Order: sequence, then C-alpha cells, then structure tokens
Amino acid sequence: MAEIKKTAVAKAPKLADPIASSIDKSTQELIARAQQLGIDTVFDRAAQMKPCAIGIQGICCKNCAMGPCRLPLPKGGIDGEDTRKGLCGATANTIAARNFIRMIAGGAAAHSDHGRCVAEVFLSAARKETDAYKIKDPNKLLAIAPFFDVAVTVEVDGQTQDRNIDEIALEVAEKALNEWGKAEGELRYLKRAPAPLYEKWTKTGVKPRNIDREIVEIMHRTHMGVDQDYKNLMKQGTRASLADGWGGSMIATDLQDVLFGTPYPLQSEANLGVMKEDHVNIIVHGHEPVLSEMIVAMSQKPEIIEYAKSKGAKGIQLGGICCTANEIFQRHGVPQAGTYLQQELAIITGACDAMVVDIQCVFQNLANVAECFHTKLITTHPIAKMEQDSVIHIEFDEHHALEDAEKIIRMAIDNFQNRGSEVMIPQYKASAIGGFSVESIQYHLGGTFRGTYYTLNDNIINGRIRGIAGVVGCNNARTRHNEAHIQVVKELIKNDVIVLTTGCNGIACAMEGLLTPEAAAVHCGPGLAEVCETVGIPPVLHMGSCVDNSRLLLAATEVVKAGGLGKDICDLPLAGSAPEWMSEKAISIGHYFVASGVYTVFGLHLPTSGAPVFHDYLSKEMEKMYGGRWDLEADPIKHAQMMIAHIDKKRQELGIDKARERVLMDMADRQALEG
Ligand code: SF4
Ligand code: MSK
Repeated sequence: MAEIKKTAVAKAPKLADPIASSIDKSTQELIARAQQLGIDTVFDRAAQMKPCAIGIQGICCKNCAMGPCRLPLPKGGIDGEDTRKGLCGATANTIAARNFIRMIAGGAAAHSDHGRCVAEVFLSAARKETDAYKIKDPNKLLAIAPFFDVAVTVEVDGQTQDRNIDEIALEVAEKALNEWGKAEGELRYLKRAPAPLYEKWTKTGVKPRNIDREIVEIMHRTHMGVDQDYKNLMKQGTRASLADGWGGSMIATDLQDVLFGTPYPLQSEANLGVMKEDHVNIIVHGHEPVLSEMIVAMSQKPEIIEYAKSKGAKGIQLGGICCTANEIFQRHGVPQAGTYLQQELAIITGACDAMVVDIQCVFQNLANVAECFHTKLITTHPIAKMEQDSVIHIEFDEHHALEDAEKIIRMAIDNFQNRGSEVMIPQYKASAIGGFSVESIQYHLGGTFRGTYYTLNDNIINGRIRGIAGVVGCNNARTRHNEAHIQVVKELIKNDVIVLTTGCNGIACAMEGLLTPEAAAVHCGPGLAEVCETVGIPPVLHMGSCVDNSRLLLAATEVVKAGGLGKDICDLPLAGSAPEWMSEKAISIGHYFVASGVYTVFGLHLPTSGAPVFHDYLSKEMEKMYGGRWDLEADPIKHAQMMIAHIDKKRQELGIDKARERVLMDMADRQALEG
C-alpha cells in the first residue's frame, strides 16, 4: 500500500468550499477527498492567494529593470486627462497593449510550436524515416495540397495521371514547414479566408509574413523603448494572432488529420468516472497527439493487454485531460477524464497508475500530488520538464515512438500492483459524441451531393437555427469550475443557437451530457431541437482541441461559401465566447476570431480594464477594421444574451429576421394546438 505523504499547507489553512468551487459532483467529491488527505489542490490555492489587483487590469510593466511600473486607475476613474506614466513615460495604453500582445505572442508560439512539431513528424513520415506514423487520410492530403501549390496530378504522355501520394506528402511537408520561417511572401493559408476578409487584411497591412517572424517581432516591439503607440502595437498583435489561427494552428489541425485521420462522429464518455478500479488507468494530458496517438495504438495491442492481465488488471483504461483528451476523443473515442481543473483530481482518485504529460496546461503541482500516491508522473517532451526528482522523463521521439509508448505503458502496468487501498473514483460520467470536423459537419448537415453547408444555411435563413456560436477555452480557478461554460451554452441552445465547441468547453459540455442528440429535446429551443432531431446531431458539436479552433474559422468560411448569409464571416449571425478563459492561447484565439470578423465575448475579466482607451479600441474600433470586436461579460446569462443580441443584429442586417418570427409563430401555434 502506498503511504500518503502530505504536502505543505499547514501555514495557509484556508480551504476551498468544494460545492462553491465546481458545479461537477465528481470534482466536489475529490476536492473534499484531497482536503481529508491533507493534499492541496488548485482550488485551495485559489482560496489562499488573491490575484494582484493591478496586474489583473493589465497596467503593470516589468519590461525593464527601472520597473516594475504600476499604473493603478485612480479611485473613481479618470477625470480629464490620463496623466499616468511609467518611469520612461509609457502610458497605460502602451503598457496594457504591450502586455496584451505579449500574451498573443505566448499563445501563438504555443499553438504554432505544436504545429511545427506535427509538421516535423509529418516530414519524417513522408521521408519514411519512421514506421510509427503513416498517412491515414490521403484525401485530406489531396485537399490541402493545392494551398501549398503542390500538384496532385501529373501529365504523362499527354495524359493526366494521379501523382504518387508519397511525393505529394513530401512536398507538402517541406512547404508546410517553410511557413514558419520563409524569407518572403505571406502565409499561404490566408487565401482560404473569404475574399473580402483577405482584402481587409491587405488594406490594414496585417497579413503575416511567416509564423515565427510575427512572434519575434512582438518581443522586439514590446522591448523597452520601441513601439509606443497602442494602435501600432495591436497591428502586430493582429498579425501574430492571424499567424496562429490561419497559420500554425491550421497547419497543425490539417497535418494531424492527414496523419491520424479526419474526425468523424463517434461515441464515448466523459468525466472522472471513466476510470476503472480493476483496470490499469493511464491518463494522458497535454496537447500534442503525436504522443497520445502512439499510446492509444500501443494500449490496444493484444500482447500489452495480456501483460496487464498478467499483473492482475482486467485491462487498460485510457483517459484524457485537457486538449489531449479532445484529440484522442475525436479520433478514437477515448474517454475524456476531465478538464484542465481536474488534472490533480485524477491522481487523487488513487487509481491513476501513470499520468503522461507533454506540453501546455500541465500543473507543476501534479508532481507533489503524485508523490502522495503510487502514480508515476511521466514528462515526455524535451521542452517541458519538471524540477521535482520524483518525475520520470521519457523523451518521446518520432523515430522510436512506438517503443517509447510501450515503455510508458509497461511502466504503468507494472505500477498497478503498487496501488494503495485509498482508491476513490467518483461514479459520475456522461455519454458524449465527438468528431465534428468541418468535413463531417458538411456530410451531416450539408450532404455531399452539394458539397457545401447549404442545409445549415437554409435552416439559419428559415430561422429554425437562430445563429452559430463558437464557445471555447479553458477553466479558471478564479470562478466556479464549469458553471459559466455550461450556463452560456445552455442559454444559447435554449435560444436556438447551435454551438460549436473546442478545448475545455468541449469537455465540460461532454460531462454535462450536452454532446448527445438527446440533449436537444431537453435543452434546446423548438427550432434547433427540430433540426437536431431530423439530422440526428447534438446541439453542441465538438470540433476538437485548442488548435482546432482553426476548424471553426474554416466552418464559418464554408457557411459564407454556401451562400445566402452575406459575403464575409462578419456578415454571419455568429458569435464567439470563452467564458472561463485563463491562458495566453485564449487571448491569441480571441484576437484571431476578432480579426476574422467574429464578435467575441470573454468571461471573468480582460487585462485591459486599467487602460480604458485601449479597451475601447479593442471593443469598439476593431469592428471598423475587421468586422469583429472584443467584449467582456462575467455573468454567463448576460454573456450569452449579448451574443444572441449580436446574432439578431446580423439577422436583421441580412433581412432574415422576419423568417424567424414566422417560425416562432408556427411553434407557438403548434404548442397552442397541443395544449
Ligand atoms: Fe517602467 Fe518603462 Fe521600464 Fe516599463 S519600460 S518598467 S514602464 S520604465
Ligand atoms: S487545454 S488552453 S485549459 S482550453 Fe487546450 Fe483547456 Fe485552455 Fe488548456
């Protein structure tokens, strides 16, 4: 039996209230369980440490050693001229804008470096340097090749013939990798956007040149004494965020689909109740499917399952946390064990035999929690290690990927016998359907015969579907876990707005049972319920991980192409949301949504409130340039209503508001008849 070791919380005894910390029962039970065992979790730490009141407003600058310079808003706000300045004279607007675009740089770097890693693995696969990775979806490869100017056919003796798929793969791989550092030109994928949007980017001078350059330039411009005009700083922020959404993230999504398969709907389950007491439980956490795909493949091998049985387990149960969960859920139906805020709790079940992490959103405190149990915590990425000695580092390399995966899984299996008696797996889980890629939505809603999103558009035009919302993003321990996610989504679908989800919102919706067709009858307005029932889809469509927000951009583009709803993304009855955001990646995503024409509402707070002029620039002026703008609302119902008001405004501008009134009248008539 593993001995429970206690981590130090003695000096800060204030503990989180489990019920006030999360709407999810499994989370509540495990927070209480951790407290019983004397193990601190993020929820307790949030109760013990308040955020900095100045930093939260975005007006603390530490970009040189004369600072940090802190520019708090005077009590009662600014009356007259804003005279606040740092030692160098930097205004609140400059400081907030520099901080904001540094967040974009951090987020864009994270997504894009993930994309680069996938592109490198893809290149290895194309060069046949590895047996582990193969092209699983040649059709997707053929679909993206033209964007890289790679021919898919060849003329032989006056006849057009299909080109060898390996040759195409090699050329696409080399050209895709070139997008990170090419010396001239612009990102190739920008041309996938609707033409008017591309024109806006041209006119405002924000087309990214290559991915890395835009991120580096942010670090230069925000260095002490360089760019000191918030508008010019934001111009670079826009460039870098577009390099993320229409660059690094989009390439990551596409190449992952080519290598691992484009998602199509499949069924699974979500929440910590997916862990099984009599199985070897392996939790995969982080972001890059390059690793988790190999773990999934290896865990299904008969000899590995036999090995688990030889150690007394009934089998191997995989579960995902964060975006790794989304990646293996959408392609393999591997259950989602939980969202970002549940990572420590998966170990506190006492039944986690190994937690395998790669990059992004991984708590360093996992190591302290794992030390209290038998759990092996395994880091796998060369850029993401932990200082604690208890953490095992097994560096994952595409050239021996399957061997690495086997080593990790055997280590977990061997560890099964070391479990203590303190196993407590909360018995909560929900069914969930995932796998709604742009292609599979087209198949479900549009039909392949038209090859467009025509049926979706038709239902928007006739008013059964009021509009589309992209609801995405993280959890944040400063707000009740999953509450805003679920309230925003429920309010939207109640009002006939179909929801596209990614990231931890997708997992939260899965845990709440919203990713099932049956949820439509319970939670949706009559129009959306009717469409979901007819087509057999959930009202909330799970479109993948954080890099897969690029799927949302392309889905919106497909809606534009299908016709009848304007000529650009900003014309659509569409809004974006991140109700519980926390990461720099969320800011990058939020900004590429805005710069692509999407009205985007964030929950909690934005690090702009201390610089009202800069805040207004984001929330008002941006719309004049790109058709999208930022907004902020912490109250989930008001948040959703603001999105609905925007959707209604767009319906009115499109002249389709009357159609919806008629549909609602029909439903009222029908209800009156039924009554
Ligand atoms: Fe202060 Fe200016 Fe240095 Fe920032 S760059 S810390 S505002 S002196
Ligand atoms: S994992 S970035 S907490 S969505 Fe992509 Fe979740 Fe946010 Fe990480």
